[in-house]
Amino acid sequence: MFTLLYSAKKDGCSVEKFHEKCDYQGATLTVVYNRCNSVFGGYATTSWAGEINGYIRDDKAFLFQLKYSGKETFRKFHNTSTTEGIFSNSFYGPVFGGKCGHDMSLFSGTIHASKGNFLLNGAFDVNRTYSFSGVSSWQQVHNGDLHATDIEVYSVAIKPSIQEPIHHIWRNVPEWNKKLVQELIQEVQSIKPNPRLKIQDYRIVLIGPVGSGKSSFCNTVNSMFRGRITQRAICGDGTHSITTSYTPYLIKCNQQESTLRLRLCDTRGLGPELGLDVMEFTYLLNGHIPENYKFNAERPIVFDDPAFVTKPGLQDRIHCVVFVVDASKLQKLDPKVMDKIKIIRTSATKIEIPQALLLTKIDIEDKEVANRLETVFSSSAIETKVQQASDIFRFPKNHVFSVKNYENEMMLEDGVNILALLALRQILLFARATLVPGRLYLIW
Ligand SMILES: Nc1nc2c(ncn2[C@@H]2O[C@H](COP(=O)(O)OP(=O)(O)OP(=O)(O)O)[C@@H](O)[C@H]2O)c(=O)[nH]1
Ligand SMILES: [Mg+2]
Repeated sequence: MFTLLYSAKKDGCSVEKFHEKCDYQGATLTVVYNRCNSVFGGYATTSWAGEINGYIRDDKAFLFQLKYSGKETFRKFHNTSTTEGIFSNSFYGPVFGGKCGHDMSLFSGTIHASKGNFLLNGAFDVNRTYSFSGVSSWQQVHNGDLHATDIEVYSVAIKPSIQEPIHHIWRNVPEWNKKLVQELIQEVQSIKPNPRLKIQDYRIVLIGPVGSGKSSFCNTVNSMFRGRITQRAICGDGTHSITTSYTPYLIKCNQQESTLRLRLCDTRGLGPELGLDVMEFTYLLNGHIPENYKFNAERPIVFDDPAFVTKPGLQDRIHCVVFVVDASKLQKLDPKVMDKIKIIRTSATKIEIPQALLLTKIDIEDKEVANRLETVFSSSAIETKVQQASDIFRFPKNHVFSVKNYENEMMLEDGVNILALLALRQILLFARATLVPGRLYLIW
């Protein structure tokens, strides 16, 4: 299925428009039409992302020829590099090629139409990164005519049947059954801070846009360990965040007096309109914000606020930041919210706090997954979302976890528990790996 994202004729031939319309759209097809009635282009499976400013691996990318001087001429030029396929840069339009050279770079800057044509200012070469079998020069593809009548970019939704065998598994996990649930529960219960650190538990904070499922994740984890559906955190939909305070949850294990050695901290959702919360979240990462502090949208906490924790201890600091993003809204995220997440992520990186990303609402994204959660790791729709989240927020893919929260269920389900436990286990392991005795902790 193809959806037109961008047309130079309609939207204007500029890098700004190209990136605005085409970034983070997953697989795309770029088609160029020229005055000689030749049609050619390129297919990329990874998203364009101007801000990456670098090469992106794309083994399956290819260049193609569809028409030569009006005559149907089908040729496919495959990528020969296993490390680079496309080049994403905010100063350039679509560029196909790697460090060995660019085979097709269409344009940079803005090209104004002259008599309805765009004179491409890019560069064309053969056999750099793509293998031009059957063709010795671009002359045989674009007639040497760089006047494009249009450049179109389509997003490509690939049906699983034509993309990959249906059982293509994009993340290996053990067989899903009750035994796996029990094993994961035991493992999560066993992860605790080193006694020499003298802290009770790992402080994990959930940060993300309004309505992304932060509070629901707290409830999901709590339900799982209580052995029944619980609703400790208030959840719901609203324009403004339902959660208004910094609320830590201690998770009690079913029929035991013990609690998990973690403090799952819920926070106010990030919205586009309030400018200062980035600062507040940076304070929070460093432990300057007390538990149960009620965020005030109009008046963010300041250094001399009586509630401000001036000398936070290791137990007050955040030990792992978990960004929570709704998979079904990933590409519709408000740019201001996206920027806030990136800034908070940068702050956390600066002070070496490990981070992970939870992709919630995968059931909305893929109906097959909603019906049978165990198909999540063979779902190409979810795999694409994980790839997009990793591209947008620059997380390694193994730091991105897809989850489905309890929201409508009356009973616990193994699938929901397994996904939440897989995520929680890694989050705790990330915290444990960084929180080691004798380490010097950076302060922002
Ligand atoms: N279908 C589905 N709905 C979910 C999922 N997670 C959360 N929801 C629903 O999404 C809505 C928002 O969830 P919350 O947990 O309140 O989101 P939040 O991030 O805490 O939101 P704020 O506190 O307002 O920032 C609620 O109606 C939830 O029931 C999920 O995985 N799948
Ligand atoms: Mg909430």
